[in-house]
Formats: sequence, structure tokens, C-alpha cells
Amino acid sequence: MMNPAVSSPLPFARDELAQMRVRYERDGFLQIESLTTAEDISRIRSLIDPLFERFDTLGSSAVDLGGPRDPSTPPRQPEVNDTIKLAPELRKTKAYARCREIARALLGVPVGHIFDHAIYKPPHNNTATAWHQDAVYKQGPVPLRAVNFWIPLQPATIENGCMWYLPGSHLAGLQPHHVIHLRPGGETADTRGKSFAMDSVDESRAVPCPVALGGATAHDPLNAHYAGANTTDGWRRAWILHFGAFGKLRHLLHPNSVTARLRAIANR
Ligand SMILES: O=C(O)CCC(=O)C(=O)O
Repeated sequence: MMNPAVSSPLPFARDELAQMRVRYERDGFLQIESLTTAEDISRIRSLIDPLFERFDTLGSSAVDLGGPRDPSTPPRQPEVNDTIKLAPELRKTKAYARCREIARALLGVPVGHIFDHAIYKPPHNNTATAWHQDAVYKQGPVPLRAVNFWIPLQPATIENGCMWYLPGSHLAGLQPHHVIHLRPGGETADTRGKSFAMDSVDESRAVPCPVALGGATAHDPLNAHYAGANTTDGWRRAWILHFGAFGKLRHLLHPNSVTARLRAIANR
């Protein structure tokens, strides 16, 4: 387990990236001790915090993952989708460049950004992120090959809701999930999608991944994971970046996608 201090990233050696790949392929996730600097994390916060300050004005980008609530009460687990579209400077951060470099090494092919979001958990939010595989949210015609990075914007601890993983669970494919609740939007009770939970999980095998400021985790979209409720007096903030093999082009140009689009047009 990592000591939650501050990280000081050095350039990755080729060997180090190769070892990361071995662990990633075996376990389906990685704990990355030194992804970026404390200054870079401050910069990221200065770009993302204002989005949460205007959460109620973000339209379909704002979601409460905490599920239905009385609209007069604040969101329990606010999520902002497409942070980079809303704050394009995020693309220039060191964290973005390092995640891209790691994803390239882990997947062994050119990669591109395919999705990003941020999840903030207010103090004592009483809401965990249920066990799930990210792939349940992305069941398209093209199999996902991606690396999903989770970058805490303060040290992440068991108490404030760090990530937990089930080592090797990515090797068993997509498992049955069920809908736990609908997701209300930022300013209204309109629902924006569904939250899923895996039907069964052997939690005795789960590994918590606390990380220092400047550290991160990375996981395969098929790896089962969970993040606890924030039981502390401070906020738990995380920025999440997905890099996919050949980026968005793979999804647009893959023969399965093209066939699916043609079918949809024919069925109109
Ligand atoms: O931050 C969280 O609470 C959960 C994040 C998560 O499940 C993910 O990034 O896939």
C-alpha cells in the first residue's frame, strides 16, 4: 500500500513501462505512484472546481450519481462529464500527457482520448460508487480497448473514497449487472442515464488503492472496481481520463461500427 505523501514524477524508463504492462495485463489495474506534480494537480483543480461551482448551469454534462434526491438538497455525488470540452486547458496538463504515454505503453498501439469526467464526493456524502465494470456503460458494436485513469485531486484514502479493485477480474469478461437507480441531472430531477452494480462480487479478494497527491490508478474497462463513500470532513475530488486504442477513430471506422450505423439508417 502506498504512503499518502506527495509524489515527484520522473520520466518513465522503458523498463518501468514494460513492467507496468505486465502487471496491468495480469491484474487489470495499476497503482501509479508518481503520475504528476502537486503544481499540476493545483492547475487541474483550478480548471475543474469552477465547473462544479456552476454545476446547475451545465445542462446534460451535470449528473448526480448519488441517485434520486429532493431537488432542494445538494447532489450527493456530483459528476461533470466532458470536462475537457468545458475546460480545454485540461488537455495541456502534465497528467494528460503522462496518462497518454502510459496508455500507449500498456496497449502497445497509438492511443487517443475517448472520454473524461470528474466525480466529486462532498464531506460525509454517504454514497459509495457500486461495484461495476466500466464496460457495462459502453456496450457498443466495437470491443473496448482502453485504459481508464483515476486521478485524485487530493490524497485518496480508504476513508475518503479511494478506488478498490478485484485483481484479474478483467479476464472473466463482462459480468451480469443490474440497474441500481436513475441519475438525476444537475438542475432538475430529469434523469440522465442509469447507474449499474454487478450482481455478485467476492469482496474478500478486493484490494484498496490509496494514492498520494500526484499519484493515480489505471484500470482495464473490464476490471471490477468500487469506490467507498467519503466519510471525512473534506471533499474527495477525482478527475477521470479514458484513452482508447486508436482513439475515437477506431470507434468511427471499425467495420462493426460502420455496419451498425448502416443498419440503423436502413431501419429508420
Ligand atoms: O470516483 C468514483 O467514486 C468512482 C470512479 C469510477 O468508478 C471510475 O472511474 O470508473
